[in-house]
Amino acid sequence: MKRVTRDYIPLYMAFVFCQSNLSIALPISRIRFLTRSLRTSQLPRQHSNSDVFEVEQKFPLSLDSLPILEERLRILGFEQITTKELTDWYFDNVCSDLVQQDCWLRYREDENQGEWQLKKGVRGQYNGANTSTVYEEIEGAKALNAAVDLLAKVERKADVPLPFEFAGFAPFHIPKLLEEISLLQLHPFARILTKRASWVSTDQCNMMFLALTVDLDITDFGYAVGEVEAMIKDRRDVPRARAAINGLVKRLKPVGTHSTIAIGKLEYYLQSRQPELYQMCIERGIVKEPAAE
Ligand code: V4E
Repeated sequence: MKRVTRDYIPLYMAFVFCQSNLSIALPISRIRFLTRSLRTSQLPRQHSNSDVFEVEQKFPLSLDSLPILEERLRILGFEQITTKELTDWYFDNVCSDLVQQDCWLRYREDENQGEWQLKKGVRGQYNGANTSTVYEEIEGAKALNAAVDLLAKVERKADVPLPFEFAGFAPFHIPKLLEEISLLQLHPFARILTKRASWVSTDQCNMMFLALTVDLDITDFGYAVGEVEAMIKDRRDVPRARAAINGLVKRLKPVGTHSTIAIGKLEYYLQSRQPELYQMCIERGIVKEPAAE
């Protein structure tokens, strides 16, 4: 995920860390009222982030083959530019209404800075048959505004009271939401710590890979995965980005491995820690079953 801008962060963080522990069940009309008034008032508006599309393909990464992979990246004209630790908190309401719309709201902590991010599945043709995915990426206040909009669209079946904290997250400092947003009953359903090494192509001769980033991720639960991604502004560039990404993934494929396909960190996490949510994602085609790939 590339930061487009961080201009709004100091102002916004002041709001975000307002502590709020409300867990009351709200009638639909109240939710609607809140979502309407939130859209127009409380959330800081910023215009510097333009929406971008992330085209991405994951590939298998094993710690044993890491040195070979790194060497291959160097030969292809890539250079490691950063290593960092990221903590991602994924949020949804108790009915998983965001995830059901293939929308993933997270708070990403990156070197003492935090930011809301929303990955929004691009409806239709994109994420079905292909091994790469396309998600619209929205950051900061816009991400929360977009989440509010998405939640306003769904009919809530019942008012389900929510516990203050999700079991297992108690020892950590859970990012708190604006009071009004917390009335929408968003809560964390996953927390993932990642050590990430990012590589970019610096080889002007290899124009094909020039706009690509390769991230090598190792999680706190021992899962490692690589991803090749391109950030694009124009949807019409998707096929070109896909072709370049796919070409690179094939060249990075570990020796002796047949598959270039790997599941993401969050899917891996959900499989074992949130099996019901994972199953729902499979059944609704939001994530693909690994065996089916
Ligand atoms: C589960 C999920 C999403 C949330 C996680 O996004 P991901 O790109 O895996 O996280 P990360 O940490 O690598 O983000 P980055 O730093 O690159 O921004 S977004 C989409 N899904 C569902 C999904 C899917 N439909 N298909 C595949 C192959 N993976 C995930």
